[in-house]
Amino acid sequence: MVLQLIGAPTSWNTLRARHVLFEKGLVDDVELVDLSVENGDQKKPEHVAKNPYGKVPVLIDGDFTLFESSNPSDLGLFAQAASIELTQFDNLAEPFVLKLVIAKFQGKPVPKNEVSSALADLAPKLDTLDGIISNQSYIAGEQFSLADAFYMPLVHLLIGLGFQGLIFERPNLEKWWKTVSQREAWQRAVEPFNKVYGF
Ligand SMILES: N[C@@H](CCC(=O)N[C@@H](CS)C(=O)NCC(=O)O)C(=O)O
Repeated sequence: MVLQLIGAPTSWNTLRARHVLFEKGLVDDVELVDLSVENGDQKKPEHVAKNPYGKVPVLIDGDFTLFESSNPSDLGLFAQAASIELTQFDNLAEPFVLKLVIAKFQGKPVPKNEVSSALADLAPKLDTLDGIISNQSYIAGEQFSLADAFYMPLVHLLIGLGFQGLIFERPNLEKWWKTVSQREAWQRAVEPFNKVYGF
């Protein structure tokens, strides 16, 4: 059965889902369907019928529809721990990245006070994460896991949009990023995304 991933070229949550599907070796089994979030395709009734929040991505496997990119069904308790960690980061990073992305495409800078407040909020969270991974190779231990994949799109955007210091000024995060961003599935997943963003 071919899976359908309904996403958008600019969407980091779509990137996350695509990366994980590629990590699972599901390259030829996935049909990628692009919506334009800029044109509001995700709010149209036919899409809202698939995701009541009117967002992308949506993964469709026959009769089964999944609309939360951080919630693959086979993770059990580990997923909860990883999601909590992710959610603490996402809560701060995603609104900031969204502002940066809008600013980039509209050609208007994000006001300095908003940048400094976001950086001040993110810094202690990243310090904690840097400490966590000082004794292990990956976010959840010695193995690459979905917990790593959850972080990667927003970390990639923060780096690409000029805030690489958030990662590279923290030695363990820098080491982690240099390792995970070399993964073949990531490189393959991120290539079209980089073209859209001009990275
Ligand atoms: N928690 C959801 C969030 C999905 C999400 O926020 N998607 C963004 C694109 S990255 C979107 O659809 N934005 C358009 C909108 O909110 O109308 C997930 O991880 O899948």
